[in-house]
Amino acid sequence: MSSIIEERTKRTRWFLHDRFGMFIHWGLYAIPARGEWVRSVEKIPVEQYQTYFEEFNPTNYDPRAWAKIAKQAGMKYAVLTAKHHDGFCLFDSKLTDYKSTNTKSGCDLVREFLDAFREEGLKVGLYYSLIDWLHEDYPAYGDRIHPMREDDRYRRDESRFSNYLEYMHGQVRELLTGYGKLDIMWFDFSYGEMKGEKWRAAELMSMIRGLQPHIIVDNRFEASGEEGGSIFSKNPTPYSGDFASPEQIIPPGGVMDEDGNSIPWEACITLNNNWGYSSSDRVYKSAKTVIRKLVECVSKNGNLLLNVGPNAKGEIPQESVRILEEVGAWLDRNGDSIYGCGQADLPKPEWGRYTQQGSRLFAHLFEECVGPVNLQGLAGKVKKARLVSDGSELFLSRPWNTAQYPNDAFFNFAKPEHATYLLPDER
Ligand code: JFZ
Repeated sequence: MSSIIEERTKRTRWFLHDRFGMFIHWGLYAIPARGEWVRSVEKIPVEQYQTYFEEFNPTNYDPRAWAKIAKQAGMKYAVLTAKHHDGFCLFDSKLTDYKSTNTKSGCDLVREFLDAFREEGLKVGLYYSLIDWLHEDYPAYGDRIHPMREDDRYRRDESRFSNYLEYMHGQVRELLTGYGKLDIMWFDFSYGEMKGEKWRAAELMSMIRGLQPHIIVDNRFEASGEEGGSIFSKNPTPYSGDFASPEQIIPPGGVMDEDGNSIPWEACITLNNNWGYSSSDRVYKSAKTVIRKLVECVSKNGNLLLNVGPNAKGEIPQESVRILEEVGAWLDRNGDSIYGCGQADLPKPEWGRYTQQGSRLFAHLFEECVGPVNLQGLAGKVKKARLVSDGSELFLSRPWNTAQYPNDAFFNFAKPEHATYLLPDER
C-alpha cells in the first residue's frame, strides 16, 4: 500500500469515529443575507461590498454559545470559514487589511471560535478558500466561476498569479502557526485548470504536514464538481487529501477507491438551502431527515458535516438551533449506533439501514413494519436484540407466519426511529 494511503488511514481514525460535525459559513455576506456567493452572483461592485466591511459588527457573537449548540447536537468537531471566496478574513492576518480585526468588531473571530470549541472538547478545523474574489492578483478564469468577469479587478493576466500564491501560502502558514493545534484544514475549491500544482499544492501540503503532521485535509486541491481527484487512486498525489468531500449529496454507494475499498469521506450538507445566512430561505430539513441522513452516511462509512450560517449579529438562526437540539436529543439516546460505527457487512435491509461496530449490528428502522422485523439471512446468528435508547429487550421470535423464511431472523414489533442493537454470535 502506498505510504500516503497508510498515513491517511492513521490520521483519519478519530475523524471516522466521530462521524458528525458542524460547518459554519460566516462572513460579511451575512449582512446582505442572500448567501455567501452574493457578491459574485449579483455582481456587487467592490465599493458597494465594502460598505458591509464598514458595517460589520456582530455584537452577539458568542462562540461559546455556538460550541454548546454543536456539542448538544452531538457534533464532535466544527469547521469555520476563516476566509471565503470574497477574501474577507475572520482572523488577524498580517498579510491583509481585509480582516475582522479592522472592522467594528475588532475581534480575531477565528481565535475566539477555536478557544470556545476546544473548551467544549470539540475538534476544530478551518475552511480556507483557494479562490479569492478580492485579491488583485487572483485571475479570472471562466464565466461559470466568476460571473463578475466584467469587473476590471478580475485580471486575466496570469503572470501575477504567483503573488497571490505567496499570499495564500502565507495565510495558511499564519493559520497553522498562530492558532494552536488544528484538526482539519478544509480548502475550497479547484476547477478547470485551477487545481493541483497550479496552487503549488505539493509545496503547500509539505508545509502543512511539516507544521501539523496530524492534521487532516480535504481533497479539494484537486476535486471539482466533475472529478474527485487522485484520492480515488492507488497512487494518490501528496496533496490528494485525507477525505473526499461530496457536497450536497450523499454518494449512492459510499466512496470507494479504484479497487473498491472504502475511503474516508464526509458529505457537507446545508440545513436549509444556503451555506451563508439567508433571511428568506426557510426551507429547512426536518430533524428526522437530518437523523436519517446521518445514519445513511454512517451506513456507507461516511461522515456528515452539517452547515449553519450565523447572521450578521453573530447568531445561529433559531430554526437551525431547534433542529440541532432535536438531533442532539436523538443522538444522546442512540449515539452508540453512530459514533465508532460504519458500514455493516450486510446489504441494506428493506425497512431502513444497518450500521455496525464490531459484532454489534444496529438496525435503524425507517418505516413501520407490519409483523415482526425481518433480519434477512441472520437466522441463528443473532443472540439478542435490545433497544439502544433504553436497553429494553426486543423478543427474537419465530412466529408461525415466518416459517417459510428459514434463513431470516426476526424480532418483534419496533417503532421507526428506534435504533436497535443486535449481538450476533461470534461470526
Ligand atoms: C463551495 C463554495 O463555493 C460554497 O460557497 C460552499 O463554501 C461550499 C461548501 O463549497 O461550493 C462549490 C464547490 C465546487 C463547485 C460548486 C460549488 N463546483 O465544482 O462546481
